[in-house]
This record gives sequence, structure tokens and C-alpha cells, in this order.
Amino acid sequence: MRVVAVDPITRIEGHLKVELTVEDGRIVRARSSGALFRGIEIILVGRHPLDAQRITTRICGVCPIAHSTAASFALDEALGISQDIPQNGRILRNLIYAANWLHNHILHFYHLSLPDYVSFRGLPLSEFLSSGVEEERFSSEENEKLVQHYLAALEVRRKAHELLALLGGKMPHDMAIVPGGVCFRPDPATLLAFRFRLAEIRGFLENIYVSDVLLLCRRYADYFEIGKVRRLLTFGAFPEGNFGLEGRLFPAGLVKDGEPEKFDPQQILEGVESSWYRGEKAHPWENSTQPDPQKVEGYSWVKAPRYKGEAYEVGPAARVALSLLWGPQDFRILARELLGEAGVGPEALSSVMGRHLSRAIEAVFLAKRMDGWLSQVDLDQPVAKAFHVPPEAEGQGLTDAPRGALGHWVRIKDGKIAHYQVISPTTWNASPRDERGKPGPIEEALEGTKVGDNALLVAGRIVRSFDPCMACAVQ
Ligand code: NFE
Repeated sequence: MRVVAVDPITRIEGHLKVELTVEDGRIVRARSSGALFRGIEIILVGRHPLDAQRITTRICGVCPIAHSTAASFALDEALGISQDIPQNGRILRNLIYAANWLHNHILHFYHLSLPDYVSFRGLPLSEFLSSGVEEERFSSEENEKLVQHYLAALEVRRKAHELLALLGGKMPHDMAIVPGGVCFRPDPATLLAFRFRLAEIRGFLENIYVSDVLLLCRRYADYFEIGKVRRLLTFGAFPEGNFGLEGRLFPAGLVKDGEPEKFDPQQILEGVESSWYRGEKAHPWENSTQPDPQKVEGYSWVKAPRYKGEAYEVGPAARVALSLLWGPQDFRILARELLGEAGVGPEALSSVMGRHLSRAIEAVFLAKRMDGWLSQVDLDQPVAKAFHVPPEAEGQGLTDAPRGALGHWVRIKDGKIAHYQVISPTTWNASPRDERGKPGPIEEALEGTKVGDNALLVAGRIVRSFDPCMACAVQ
């Protein structure tokens, strides 16, 4: 038996530590641990409610628009205007947010994951980039092509940031999404520039990204059986009609052992049994953040959210699984086609390769949908709803972020924030054990995996397939 600690196991996006106990070439126990405390929920208390949206976007430089969006949804509800957001406000928010998704998926595949599979031998920075991949599943031409696309993707990511900034003002931390809608009115030239940039990015997604992901899926088909969780949860994303959980482009729901279920936000409880906090398991409306760095049973700053008492994987696999059942017809056609090309069915989504394939499916679909949204912007109509901040109110903002289900909960008293809680995607995925000793999703995906002498490489592939972001995971 040996114990291996990998710290950090994430390439960027904060430091996730994973401790593995390996026995007879198999991971028998895994502990995932967030090593940095943030305290954003505490900082927010006592501030003006509108600060929530500006401050929480700073939680993360990779998915800032996710927090901008969730905070705006929570404040819309608290201000009593959720159902009055003008169509332009809804569409422009979606476009800004979706641009961030495209960037995130390209970043994850090429720059955070590909070094786990391709060889960078002979290239500058090879020692820095390589995960020590020695197996040769790609021909040298394929390897060379993927390395070239790694470099090309840097440029495409810059374009995706520019796309976002055209409507969002800047990246990271957009200036446009606000409670009520957006705070600026684009002119026709800006919309045209957006369409032009989007077409360039779509070209890369459709012609290069998808075929690179399919190539990886073919060469590493065994990884459709590795890193499974089997319980999937999504809050859904991108309102296309009314606000709320219904009418989203990607529908909300859960899939447990292949069976879909409606999602009920009241069933979320967050525990701190193995986390360095005081307190009892509670719903985010009642929960608090009381750091206790000396807690003996603790091994992580990440809390442990559970749905009906169970740990759920959140992220692209959950969205694709649900959208295949309840999503738009054109999504189902695309998803079935790409799953067919990879030679797998929906049961393979919750796996290392399933997560990569899911991101590719939704990125291609989303970019096409964005083009349609753009045509719906009506420059003669309002972009925001005016509001007054009430002295007492509360609001819940639920959306999926690129990495999965994200929730913000705000309570206002005496015109100030009295309570703020965030549960982000990586809080779900990287959560530690709960009061029943049940592992979090990343721990579960690791445990039982045969790794032989390659514990670091295989565990790295499993953990990084979730795209963990520790900046988001701890609040
Ligand atoms: Ni910091 Fe994020 C996304 C959020 S992950 S990247 O996607 O919320 O926990």
C-alpha cells in the first residue's frame, strides 16, 4: 500500500490537492481537498445588495460571468423583477455568458487536458507542459496536429474574450450584466462585429475542436469506463422564455442510474463534516460560513453539498444527459450523432471521455444558438427593467456554469445584505466526505480505479476531466 499526494493536481484555476491510497495497483481511497479559504460570503454581509453582483463576479477570473449571472438572477428575484426582464436584456445576458462558455471549453480541452494525452517532446516548454505521457496511442502526425491545435487554440481563446468584451465591456468581470438586464444598448456595428467574431470561433469549434475530441475519444475509448459517478444534476442554463427553472435552453433536472427526475432546489443541503468549518448540515438559506481551521476531522475548505442526501456530479455530462431527454430537438440530433461517432450511448457520459465529448457537443450547439439569439436583439426596445431596492427581501439565483450547477442565495435586511451563500460547481464535484462517510464525486470517480504503476497519470486524467476550479469551490 502506498499513499500519494498530488498537490496541486489542477493546472490552473486554484490548487486542488488529491491524496490517493493505492493498493495492488488500484486506488482504494481518495481524498480531495481545497487548501485555500476565500471568505467572500462573509465579506458580502453588511454591504449594499447591488455590491453582490460586482463582488461575486470577482470570485473567479475563468467563469466570472457565471457569478455575474447567478448574482443577477438572485437579485432580480429579491427586487421582484424576475419576470419583467426585457427580451433584449435576457438575450444580451445570454450572449455575454455563452461567449464565456465557449472560451472555457476550449481552454479546458486544449490547455488543461490535452497535455495529459499528447507528447510535447522536442518543443519549448515541454517539461512544463508534459504529464509524462509515454504511451503512443496517437501516430506522430496526429500528435503533431494536436500540438498545432493546442497553439491555435490560444488565439481562438483570445477571440472568445474579445467576443465577450464586445457586449460585456471587458473580460474578466464584465460590466454589462446587472440586476434588471444589461446596462448598455449595443449599436448595429457592435452586433455585426459580434456576429463576425462568433463565425470565426464557430469555424474552429465545428472544424477542429469536435474532430480533435472525437480522435481522443477513439484512441482512449477505455476512458469511457473510467471515472464514472452515475448521478448527474443540472440547474439548466440560458433562459429562452420566462425566467425560472422552466424554459431554459439546457433543462434543469437530475439523472440517477439512468432515470431522470425533476429538480427541486429545496432538496439541497450543505454539510461541513469533513470541512474546516463549524456548523450543521443546512440548506443554503440557513447555512453559514464559520471557518474552523483547527477542526481535527476536517481535510478541506470545500463544503459538501448533497441532493436528497447524495453526492451528484454536475457539469457538461449532466447537461447533455438531461438535454438528450428534455432538450431541443436539434440538440438531441447533434448529441446522438456525436455519441454515435464516438461509438457510445448516454450511459457513457459520466466518465473521463464522456465529459470531454459532452463539452464538445454543447459548445458546437451553443455557438449555433448564439447566432440565432443575435438576430432576436431589437435595438428599438429596452434592455433593462428599472427597480428599487426593498428594505427586506430574498432571492435565489440558479444557473449552470460551464463546470456545472451554480447557486447564489441572498437575503436583504434593513436595505443591506444580511445573508449570502454560494454553492458552485466545483463545490459539488470536489466536495469531501459527508456525515455518512460517503465520498464526493471526484473521490468516488477515483476510488476503485485500476492504475497499475501510473497512479499520477490516470488520477490526473480523471480529476481534470471535471475541470475543477478551486477559486470557485471555496467561498
Ligand atoms: Ni472558477 Fe466556475 C464554472 C463557477 S466552477 S470556474 O464554471 O461557478 O466551481
